Amino acid sequence: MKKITRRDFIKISAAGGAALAMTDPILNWVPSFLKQDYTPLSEDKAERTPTVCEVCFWKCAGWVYKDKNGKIQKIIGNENDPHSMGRLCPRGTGGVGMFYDKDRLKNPMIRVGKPGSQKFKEVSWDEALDYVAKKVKEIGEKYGYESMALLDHGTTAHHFEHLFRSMGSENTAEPAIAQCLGAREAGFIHTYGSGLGSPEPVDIRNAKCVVFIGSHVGENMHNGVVQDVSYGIDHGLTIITVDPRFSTVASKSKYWLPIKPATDMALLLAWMHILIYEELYDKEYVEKYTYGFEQLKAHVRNYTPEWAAAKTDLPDDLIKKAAYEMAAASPAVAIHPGRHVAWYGDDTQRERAIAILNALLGAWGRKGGFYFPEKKVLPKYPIPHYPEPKWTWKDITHDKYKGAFTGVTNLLIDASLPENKSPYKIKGWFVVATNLIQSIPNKEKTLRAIQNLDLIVVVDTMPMEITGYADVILPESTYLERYDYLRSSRHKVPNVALRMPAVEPQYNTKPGWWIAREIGIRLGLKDYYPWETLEEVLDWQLKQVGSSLEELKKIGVKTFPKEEALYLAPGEDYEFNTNTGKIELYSTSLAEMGYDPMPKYKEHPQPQAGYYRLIYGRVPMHTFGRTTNNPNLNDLRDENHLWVNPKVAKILGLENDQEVWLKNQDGVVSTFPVKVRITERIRHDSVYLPHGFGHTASKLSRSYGKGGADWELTTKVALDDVTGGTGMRGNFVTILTENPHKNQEAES
Ligand SMILES: Nc1nc2c(c(=O)[nH]1)N[C@H]1C(S)=C(S)[C@@H](COP(=O)(O)OP(=O)(O)OC[C@H]3O[C@@H](n4cnc5c(=O)[nH]c(N)nc54)[C@H](O)[C@@H]3O)O[C@H]1N2
Ligand SMILES: Nc1nc2c(c(=O)[nH]1)N[C@H]1C(S)=C(S)[C@@H](COP(=O)(O)OP(=O)(O)OC[C@H]3O[C@@H](n4cnc5c(=O)[nH]c(N)nc54)[C@H](O)[C@@H]3O)O[C@H]1N2
Ligand code: SF4
Ligand SMILES: [Mo]
Repeated sequence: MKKITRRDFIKISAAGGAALAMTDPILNWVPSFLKQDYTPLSEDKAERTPTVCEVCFWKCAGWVYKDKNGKIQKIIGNENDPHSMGRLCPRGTGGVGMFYDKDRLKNPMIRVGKPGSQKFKEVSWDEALDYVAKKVKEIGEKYGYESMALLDHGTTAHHFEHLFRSMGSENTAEPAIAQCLGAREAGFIHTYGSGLGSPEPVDIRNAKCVVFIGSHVGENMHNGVVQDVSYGIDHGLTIITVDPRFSTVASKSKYWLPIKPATDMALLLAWMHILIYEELYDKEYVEKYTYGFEQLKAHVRNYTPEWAAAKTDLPDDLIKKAAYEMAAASPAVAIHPGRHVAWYGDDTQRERAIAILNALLGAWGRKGGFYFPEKKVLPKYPIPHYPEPKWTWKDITHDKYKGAFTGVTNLLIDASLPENKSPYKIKGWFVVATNLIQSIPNKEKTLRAIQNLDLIVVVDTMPMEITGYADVILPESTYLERYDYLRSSRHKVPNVALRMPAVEPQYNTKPGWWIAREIGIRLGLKDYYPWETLEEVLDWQLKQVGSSLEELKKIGVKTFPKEEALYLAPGEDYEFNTNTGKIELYSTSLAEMGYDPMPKYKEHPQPQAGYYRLIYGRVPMHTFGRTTNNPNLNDLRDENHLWVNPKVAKILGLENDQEVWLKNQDGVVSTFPVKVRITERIRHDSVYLPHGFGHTASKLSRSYGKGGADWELTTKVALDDVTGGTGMRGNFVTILTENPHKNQEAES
């Protein structure tokens, strides 16, 4: 087979790209590899099938083009998709590398030897599935099916969630909540009575001013946001960025606030102080829609800009100027809530502060602030009621983390540890499309939990770190080879999008829906699977809303009229889903649970001399560690760099591209070296490492051992007191210039 290079998919300076550059401001600020070839292949040469991208979780709809020989030629955006607006990000364009990657998992495997031996034998699907079903039954009969936990991510998760609910377990959780956006959702729920979901309903296109707090758009390549911000840049949008690092979006900002890490709450409280005490808030809006203004006013009295300046290491006049800018734009202004917000352990409260500020600015339900999204509800295919579990994740969570609204990954892991003496014990895991070794802090703890399990099944596409710890590995087909449930997320325009197989499954892989169903049937759960193929389910669902699978195969995305208004009408009476029916500046629901009803400033530890805070983020061309081995995307970037301030470099005598190792506050040393990048763009008290590199799984032929791994060094965790999510930004590292593994290597 011809080697597919990235150039086949990502045209760096194709004519199409050059033409786009003139009309498309995206190209002016995000790296140039976004210049893709958008021209479809001519119809006689190509067949196209609709897809929904799975390279990250933004879920853009696109078209997969194949040539006459059935080879995938390219993937481009679906022009009718209100979500991707007809374009894919470079990762989506390079997604076909997931399909062509020779390192893929190819056959079902069962571990031979003792747990952790990392030795496997290839088996048939029947053998693997029979084995899994037998083991699950044993656990179910001995401990109850509640003792099975599902840790998952992505579209495939839905198939396994259905399996788990059918067998009587609600113990499911995603690192994409507790380690990502859980605290944000909680913060907004306790203010507005509803969370934000994905995509975040921030009306960037109509905004006059947007504030990004640690949200590094442009590196965080969430497609819709990048396009909206690009549009904004071209249409006079004022951007304010708060980040200890001069991020891509900071470079496009009117004000960059290089905040001392972990002090954001001081800034947010001072902004409230300014808006309230300088009477810059939206008085009418606050009067009509909010609850607890007087309490908030008294609460923030002493949180002055001068006080915040000392805490945040920001000049007080910069703090003020930013607040005036926001107030001037009100209500067409939004403080973006961010996405990965599990930082310091008071994350729900920090997000509450963001939610409150947006209310003071009158931004919620307003054009240019936050719009009311709507989703096309697809009826559920009729199945019997799920059995009622005897206990659920709530029983192991809510005594301490009362604000958790779904299973918390790290708490399910805790419930799997040998020292768990509670009656609620987890004895088996399904790990579906999540690489827990990289995504959950404190790897040593995760491994201790794994060693205490009776069963761990991993469903993945690649031989990632987590697959090495599996008892059974079930290789899933990539998103280009399978059907999944329809995408129907909340949006400005309600819509549904179809993913269907563009090509036959490669190797001996199977779609997730098939794997889950086969296990279900083996567990005697046939009643929950009254269909043979997922196509039947999709067709039935689509027919309930006046469409069909046949129609969606042709158009890929179908939009529906919006039934509710996008914004509040002037003077409209509106009841929020909170105890008081108002936007709660003072949260009665948090108060009821014993939490601070209004956010307070708390000091977080700062690094000792010789140590630097380890902060992490994204690179535009990769999604975590899931794409660093992708042949197309690896070609664009195969390693990360450690960002180091010149002052630090001088003290340590570092040079650009010098290889260093990192040791954290708990003595954990990185396995592989990382190259130094000396730059003024990072504060002197921190170092920066994009996440997803430094793979230790040796079967990843391109990414093994390449770059530094933040995830090895995040051993200290501050749990968010409301949701139990893992704040991971309180880890400090010192830089080693000598190879700390030299002696070990010599010995081995
Ligand atoms: N240290 C550190 N930890 C973090 C973060 C960080 O930045 N630093 N980020 C946090 C955030 S924001 C999040 S959302 C989580 C994400 O963490 P995860 O949920 O673990 O996400 P990924 O790292 O993308 O891992 C996805 C896994 O799914 C596999 N996979 C990819 N496609 C498919 C498929 O179609 N089917 C199946 N079955 N498997 C597939 C990949 O091979 C990979 O093993 O991590 C969190 N943890
Ligand atoms: N290319 C690409 N894009 C992605 C992803 C990907 O893997 N690759 N993953 C997606 C996912 S799942 C998520 S959740 C999002 C995450 O993306 P975002 O929500 O945008 O960002 P975070 O990872 O929270 O934050 C990273 C930024 O926070 C800054 N930062 C660190 N400490 C502090 C602090 O104390 N205060 C402030 N104000 N800033 C700080 C860092 O310097 C960095 O610029 O990205 C999404 N987009
Ligand atoms: S943002 Fe990029 S990687 Fe994510 S779904 Fe869209 S095209 Fe795919
Ligand atoms: Mo995330």
